[in-house]
Amino acid sequence: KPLQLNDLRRDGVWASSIINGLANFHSDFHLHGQRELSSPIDCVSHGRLGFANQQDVEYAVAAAHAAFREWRLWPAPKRGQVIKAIAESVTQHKQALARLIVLEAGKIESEALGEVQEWIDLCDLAVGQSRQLHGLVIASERFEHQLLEQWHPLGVVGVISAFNFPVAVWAWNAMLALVCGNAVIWKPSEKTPLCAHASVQIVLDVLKRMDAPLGLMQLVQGDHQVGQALVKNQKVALVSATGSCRMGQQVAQQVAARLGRSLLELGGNNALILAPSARLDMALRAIVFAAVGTCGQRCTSLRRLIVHESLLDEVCSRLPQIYASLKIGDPREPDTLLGPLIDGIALQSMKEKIEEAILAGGILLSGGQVIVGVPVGHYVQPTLIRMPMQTALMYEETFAPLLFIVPYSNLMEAIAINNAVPQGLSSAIFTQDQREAELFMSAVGSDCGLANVNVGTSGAEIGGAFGGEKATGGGRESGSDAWKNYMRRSTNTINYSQTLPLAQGVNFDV
Ligand code: UN1
Repeated sequence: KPLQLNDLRRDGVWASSIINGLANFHSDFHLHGQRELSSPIDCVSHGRLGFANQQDVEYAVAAAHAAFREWRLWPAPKRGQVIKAIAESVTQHKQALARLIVLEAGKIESEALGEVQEWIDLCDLAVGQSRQLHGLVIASERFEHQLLEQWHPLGVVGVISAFNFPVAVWAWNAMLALVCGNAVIWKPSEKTPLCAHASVQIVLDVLKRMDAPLGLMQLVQGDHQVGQALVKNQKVALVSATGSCRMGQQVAQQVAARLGRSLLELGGNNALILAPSARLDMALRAIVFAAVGTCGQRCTSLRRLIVHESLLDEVCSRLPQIYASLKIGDPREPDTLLGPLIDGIALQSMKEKIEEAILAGGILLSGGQVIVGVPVGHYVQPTLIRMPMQTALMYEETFAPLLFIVPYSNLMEAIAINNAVPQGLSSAIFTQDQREAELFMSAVGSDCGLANVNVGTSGAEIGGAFGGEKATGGGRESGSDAWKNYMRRSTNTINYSQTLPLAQGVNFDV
């Protein structure tokens, strides 16, 4: 039985019929691998998820490819109309879908609503883009010749996404991929299968209503083996993967081995520089949202705070006060700001990192404890640690509300600290000094894909290209010209003369 979004309105309850329906989605999924499903809010098991197998993936790729062959013939603005209808449907289901994100990912409602809003915003962008899939006309060196560049649909786009944005990151990829004339196969995180199921259901309903090929949106549920099957499939023209650097390294190598394309959005290890002229009240709010929002589980979450030595004492006394006032607990309660971590593994790595930091000379300013009093679920105190300097343990991303503070004395030193880690996703500076802001954004400044001024590291708008450098994988998704990732470029040389001159003046008389 397909999942009905109305079912989701029953607060906190995942009816087992929904879960059974999930296992039967696309009806011929074999239950060869299984996973217990539970909400991080209470860790109570609500059913089991059936995994797709190799054959299911092949079947889904073939069905997607068949749909793509038809879809690429639709004029792009007509494809845009389908995306417009998807946006309307998502808007109608916004509350219900956000509720499901709260249940499955443990986000607070406002952030879950924001995530659904990102899907709607991306639809807007894709609808406009549908009339702007433009190429170039280039001057030819030859008499009565012309050079053109056209952009064509790519084929089947595989999307592998993470638990922390169970809807938005897929939506960025899927809406642009669709409007560009592709079919999509989605392998969501096995931790958030219901969000994926509901999102796909919304899309399928619209495709059906608008007589678009139903095979355009395929869902394959399961663990990394399902992802692997997708990654290795020659027919998947582009694999867009979001997740850890380790996962991205594997995906990149396997896709490269078959000379396919990949688009990677991997780990971040984001820093914020707090300069002497910063407006401190504003900066502190930005720091807290970036470090503890989504329980520190965004790829853009703030991990490292680089504070000018003149502000260090004040920051180290004010931030713990704010941290102590944050309400931690059930994300369904309206005043909660921090929900649970996704699972016990996340909690364990946070604990280990805190111990390691204290052994390395870190001073615990706030937090450090698992929450007792919240009965079940992996609830933690957001944690602040002051480090004497940036040490090796800060080079790795810990996906938790754990913030390290280090001091600096001049801006170039702060920029060097920002750039010293392997990842290069997001970065920020708080300053009122124009020169400092410009330097931070310049070629000798932050080496990250996102470099913000008086704005925290997380919470990017969809209009800009989103992604990062170095170990973050180099991909750009969402706005700006990211649509080009989902298309292939055809360069056309046209001769409208009566002769056949060769380029570079070559003579080849026959
Ligand atoms: C992610 O965590 O994978 O900029 C994406 C942000 C969000 C997207 C985060 N708009 O924080």
